[in-house]
Amino acid sequence: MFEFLKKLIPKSKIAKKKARPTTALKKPKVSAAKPKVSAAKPKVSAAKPKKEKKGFFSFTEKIKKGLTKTRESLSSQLTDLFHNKKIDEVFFEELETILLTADVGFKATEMLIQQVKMKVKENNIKDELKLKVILKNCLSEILTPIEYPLKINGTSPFVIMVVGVNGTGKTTTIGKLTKFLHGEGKTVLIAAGDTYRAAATEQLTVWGERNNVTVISHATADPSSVIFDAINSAKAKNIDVVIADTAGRLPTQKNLIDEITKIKRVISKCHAGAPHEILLVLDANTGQNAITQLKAFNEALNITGLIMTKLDGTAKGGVLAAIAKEFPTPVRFIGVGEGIDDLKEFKAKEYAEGMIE
Ligand SMILES: Nc1nc2c(ncn2[C@@H]2O[C@H](COP(=O)(O)OP(=O)(O)O)[C@@H](O)[C@H]2O)c(=O)[nH]1
Ligand SMILES: [Mg+2]
Repeated sequence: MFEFLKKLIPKSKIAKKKARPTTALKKPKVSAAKPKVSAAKPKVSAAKPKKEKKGFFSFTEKIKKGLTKTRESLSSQLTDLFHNKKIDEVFFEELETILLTADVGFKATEMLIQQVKMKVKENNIKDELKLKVILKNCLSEILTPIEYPLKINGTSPFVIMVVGVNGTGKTTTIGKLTKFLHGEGKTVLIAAGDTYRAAATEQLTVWGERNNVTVISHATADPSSVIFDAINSAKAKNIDVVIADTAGRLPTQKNLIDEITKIKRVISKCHAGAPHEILLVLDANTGQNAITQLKAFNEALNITGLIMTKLDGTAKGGVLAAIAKEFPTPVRFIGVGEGIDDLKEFKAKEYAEGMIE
């Protein structure tokens, strides 16, 4: 496996990725937001290859570990399938069911089956291992268009708004993201924009302490004014990135959705071009419902990037393939645990490798 992985990373890949046009995604809203993000400062991108190379094996292993449940579930089902069947129509029907249970979604499953069928016929494939490789490569191809790492451009401060349903992992992700950005050489300030629960601010303060960064909070203020203050404080202190936490809300709670669009408006008034990134945090356990959440939040806020959390706790890792086909949106990171280092940049090939043995 390592030999295979070594081939994946090298500089050529990174160079190729930089060159990828920003128009690859089909959804107009999302692509419209992209130029801002892709206008990355050479300083950041230049620092990356070195870093990736150094921590490469642990990075890949971590993703594999995070996707263990999905991989084991798929693997045992695929093995059963091969033991009982020759590769015919019935086989493909069962393969379809297996992919759907991993939450790959109808569109992506249909596409995968079509491609695998074609390649099996072309190459007269009869054995399990070869078919798994084909499946893995097809999956990787489906996922590649949504592989867009977060780029912090030269704007200072670069403002990131973190939104999503209650309990998806927003606050935890902010803690991990702060650590990640420190690793990129960025200074960070956190705004405790979830003013509904005192516990939310306490939780964020703990993450602030772990990362040794300031958390701006006000006991009674409304979220817009907390974030407003945080941005002004970051300007005064020359901080690179402000990450704003927000209270969890369902897309169906109209008043709360109105409130978050107001927060976005206030942010844009106090700092031109901000928020530069609106990250939607999705819980992988919600499966296909993640797409419903994505569509609704996108309509209200124009989501610029996704973070899929809790992949370590579910066998539904296929949900990113469903997103790639049904509502392609840049996936910035994946959450593979509760620890500070359990946030990884999304890489299509490694993800596919983590899903299928
Ligand atoms: N296993 C696992 N748990 C996570 C992950 N991300 C967040 N959590 C847990 O999910 C729960 C809710 O997280 P929290 O950040 O409070 O969610 P919020 O309501 O969206 O801010 C907490 O117990 C977190 O530790 C992840 O990637 N993996
Ligand atoms: Mg929270």
